[in-house]
Amino acid sequence: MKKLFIVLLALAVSFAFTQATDAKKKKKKKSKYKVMEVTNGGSISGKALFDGATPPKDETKTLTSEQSLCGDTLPAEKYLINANKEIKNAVVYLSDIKEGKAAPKEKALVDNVMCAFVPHVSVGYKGNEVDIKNSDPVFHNVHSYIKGKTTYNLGLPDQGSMVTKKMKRDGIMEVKCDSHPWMLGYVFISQHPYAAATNESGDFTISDIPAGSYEVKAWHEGFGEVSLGKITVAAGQAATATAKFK
Ligand SMILES: [Cu+2]
Repeated sequence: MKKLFIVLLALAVSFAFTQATDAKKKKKKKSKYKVMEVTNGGSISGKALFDGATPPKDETKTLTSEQSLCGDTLPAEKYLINANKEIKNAVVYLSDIKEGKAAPKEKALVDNVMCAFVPHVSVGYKGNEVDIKNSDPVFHNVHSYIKGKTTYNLGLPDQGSMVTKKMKRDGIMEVKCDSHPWMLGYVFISQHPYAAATNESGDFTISDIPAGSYEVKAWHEGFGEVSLGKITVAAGQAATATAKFK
């Protein structure tokens, strides 16, 4: 009886151990993006559109300080949708690309201009630097988060103050100001260069994509995330896709 117990115990321990190592292996599986040379790549371009009857109106933020510099109210810039229902500041990206070109080396920028973050939404690349700057003659405290966890918390006391930081993690970085509760901006930090923010006409272009089939997604601060489906890119060819939000 005792022997049987020991055998069973040994089995249970070995089972638990295998489970634990399996879990570790699974965790490790989140594959890193691999840089390779892309020749004769294809592109995906298109628009972000509001796919409903009446697009939401942008919100208005009421200032609780700095009115003499920045006025009583500011546009939230959350819903920048023109008469053709074209949406600005959506970020379209390839969600499952494993290898491709290197990310451009340009720094990202988060500037404080007239009590708002400029640009309101931008795309940055993991591993690159971001300049966080104050163009206002008032104190701003830039506090950023990815998934609710602080990435930077910086006091920028003077006009012209600037701090340069590395973007170590990918994800949607929310940028707030601890001094001015109405201030909000975003840097979409991508692990790879295949991500683009839409312009005033809702346009985006993602280029130099190695031929293949890719899952394309789009994120917007007000609408959340949508899938554009699997898009096939042929070598040297231009594919199109539409991000529909509602
Ligand atoms: Cu501020």
